[in-house]
Amino acid sequence: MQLLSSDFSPYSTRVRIQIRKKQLLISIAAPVNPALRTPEFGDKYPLGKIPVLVLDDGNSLSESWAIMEYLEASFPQISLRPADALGIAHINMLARYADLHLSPALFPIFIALLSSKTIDTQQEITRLQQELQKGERLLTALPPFRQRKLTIGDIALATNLFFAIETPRLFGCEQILQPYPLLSDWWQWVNEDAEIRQGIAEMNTALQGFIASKQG
Ligand SMILES: N[C@@H](CCC(=O)N[C@@H](CS)C(=O)NCC(=O)O)C(=O)O
Repeated sequence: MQLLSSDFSPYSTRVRIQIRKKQLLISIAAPVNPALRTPEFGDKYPLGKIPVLVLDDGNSLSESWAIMEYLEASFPQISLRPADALGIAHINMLARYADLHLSPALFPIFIALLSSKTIDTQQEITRLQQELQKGERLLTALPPFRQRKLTIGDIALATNLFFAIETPRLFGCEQILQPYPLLSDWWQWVNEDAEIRQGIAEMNTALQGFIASKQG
């Protein structure tokens, strides 16, 4: 199997973290031939985005959460998923919060960074803060994270939260997590994990490289 991935992509990074934590023999490569954002890539991988998991029979899977669930079901030896229905619902809530609540609020700020498009920074930061407040409430409602094992739900949220912390910094908002004590503590907790730290370091190097290329 091969994972088509980029260090700049939070969706790819969550799968790389999972692969390393599960100690899977899956090669990791950038999409080169065909390259991302070419018609050929869309023809070969219908959703046209990374990550893509290319299976040994040549078929492929898209959508990071679908890939992560597939890897959990296929390789349960080192499990990053609870066994009970309630625990599974909780990790789905974390992943869906990351993808359907937090990330859409981050998107305009991230696009402004990529394209130098002008945005109403204060308005977009306020929207992001509202979603972070939601995350704070979600963690309050869920069982205490320090009393359970790290899951793919945590991994999925961690990579997106990295960009929710770092992107506002570039628009002058230094400590966006500060008003949210539980989310801040959760961020510290996930950063105690070596593979999460590695994934975050890779995204950070890619982000700093991008910023340097814009300035240079
Ligand atoms: N919902 C998708 C999102 C994947 C996604 O947005 N990937 C980005 C990189 S972070 C991408 O491939 N962008 C290329 C494009 O939009 O053309 C997932 O979870 O895998």
